[in-house]
Amino acid sequence: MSMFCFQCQEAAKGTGCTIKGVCGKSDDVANLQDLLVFVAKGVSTYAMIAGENNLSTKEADKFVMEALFTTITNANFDRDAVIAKIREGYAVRKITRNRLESNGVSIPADLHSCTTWESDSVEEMEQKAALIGILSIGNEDIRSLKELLTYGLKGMAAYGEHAMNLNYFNDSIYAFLHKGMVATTNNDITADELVGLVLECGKNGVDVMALLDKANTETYGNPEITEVNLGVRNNPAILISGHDLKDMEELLEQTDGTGVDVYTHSEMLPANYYPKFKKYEHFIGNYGNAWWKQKEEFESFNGPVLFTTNCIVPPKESYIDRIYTTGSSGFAGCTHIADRKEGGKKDFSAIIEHAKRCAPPTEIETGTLVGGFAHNQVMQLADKVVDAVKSGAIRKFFVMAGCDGRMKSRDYYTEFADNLPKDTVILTAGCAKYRYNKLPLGDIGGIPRVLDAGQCNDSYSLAVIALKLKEVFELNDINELPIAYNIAWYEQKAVIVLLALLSLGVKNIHLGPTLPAFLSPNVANVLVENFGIAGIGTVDEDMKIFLS
Ligand code: SF4
Ligand code: SF3
Repeated sequence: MSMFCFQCQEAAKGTGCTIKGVCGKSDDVANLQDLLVFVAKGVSTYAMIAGENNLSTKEADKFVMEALFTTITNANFDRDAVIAKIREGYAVRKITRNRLESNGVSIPADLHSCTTWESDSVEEMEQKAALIGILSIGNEDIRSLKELLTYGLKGMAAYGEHAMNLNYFNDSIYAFLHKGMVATTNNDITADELVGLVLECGKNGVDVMALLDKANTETYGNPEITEVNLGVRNNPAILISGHDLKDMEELLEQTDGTGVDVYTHSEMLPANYYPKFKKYEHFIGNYGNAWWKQKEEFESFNGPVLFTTNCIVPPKESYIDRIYTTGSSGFAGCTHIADRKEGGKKDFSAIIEHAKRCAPPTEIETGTLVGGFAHNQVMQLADKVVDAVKSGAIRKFFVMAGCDGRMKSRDYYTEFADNLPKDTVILTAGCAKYRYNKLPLGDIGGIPRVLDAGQCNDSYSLAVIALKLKEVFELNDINELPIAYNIAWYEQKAVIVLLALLSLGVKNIHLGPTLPAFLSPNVANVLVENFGIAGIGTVDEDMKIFLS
């Protein structure tokens, strides 16, 4: 075994990747990512003490979010970038510790070794990484709970980072981030204490998604019903992927008037729904499907592709020179666009110049796709929706949010959507939608049968809609609503979405296509017994369960 990682749905053999990631992550990058998380825990330890003493944790908040985001599945495969981030961690740790000392705060003598371990030698980093990986936690249930918490924190970090890029901050979210990280270094922590922290993580998940929702909507307007073009124009173009709307904004600004068009890819599709982006005449629409189809689609796009976050599939030689990364994403051999300096903007001139040398995209689809059903838009249709439920025109809603992935078993979701009775409506968010958003599912009295709220973080919108319906129908319990949850997961942002739904009291969520490898049998039982979490079966069986 040269590595161990089981953080995503595609973990090898359903237990964990041990030689190389199914995602393409090499063993050395996987191990260095473990070390990066270890160093980030050291930063969080000092930040937690600083927070308790009302001292600034600014550098630590930013660093820990970026470090965790870097380690999310399919975000960063670049060994040098991970090493650079580890070194940055040493520096941020020192700044935070120095702040404690210069303010006369006494620092406990028995802190975890993650607060002090440091080496500039890459060889020593690799040796250390081999000692501090996931399997160094001996007890299976404690390991499971600590990793469940860590993955929830990774999801929180991703959303917190997007909000921070738009200058939206929340100290209590950062305080929990540090507290959660520190808890995973505690050798004496009990399973009950960890379960408590996992639930607290869910509550913070709701808060961070609310913060990001506020950041996105106050900056770019409320998403509105939009017909998104799927075809192409005859201009050179840039394809932008990932989840970061600030990058989207700056790319649109800088391409304006250059003769270079912009298309969204995968999770950037919902950018088409925001009023502030619609004003750009060279913002043409969406190209392609979910992340895992990029090998074919990037080939035919012909122009450069900008990854702002996950999900990168290791690029083919034929187009690797056209791949650009920025923010927490990275891949060795691709051009990385540097972060913006405080108050400044990123410089996208290299990718724009590159686009000008490329052929226009080859058309792979035509027509349109309708989306933009985030909470504000749905609330404007509330009367119509409530009437449809009261009259029985809508029998049930199915929340089918989350992630897509390449496993064949995910065909289940296409079949499930296709087989749903015509008086049901799918509420979706995240790249899971690509399994059914192009099916001709029709509408119910003008309400489309697939309502797309946006990116995975916009699952928050689905919770807001559910809570609003609960109020309108004067129910005591969110679970009395005619809403069923059949969620697909892949990476760690789906973990925080799941924990957030649990913290809102949602029960009986079905999670697929497989349950997480990081849930030990006992921890899985806790989720089953307390929250009614279940896996998926066949479409027919599940349809009976959901409609009964
Ligand atoms: Fe394996 Fe997923 Fe980890 Fe990649 S992220 S190494 S596929 S478990
Ligand atoms: Fe998709 Fe990677 Fe999770 Fe944002 S882009 S939902 S998998």
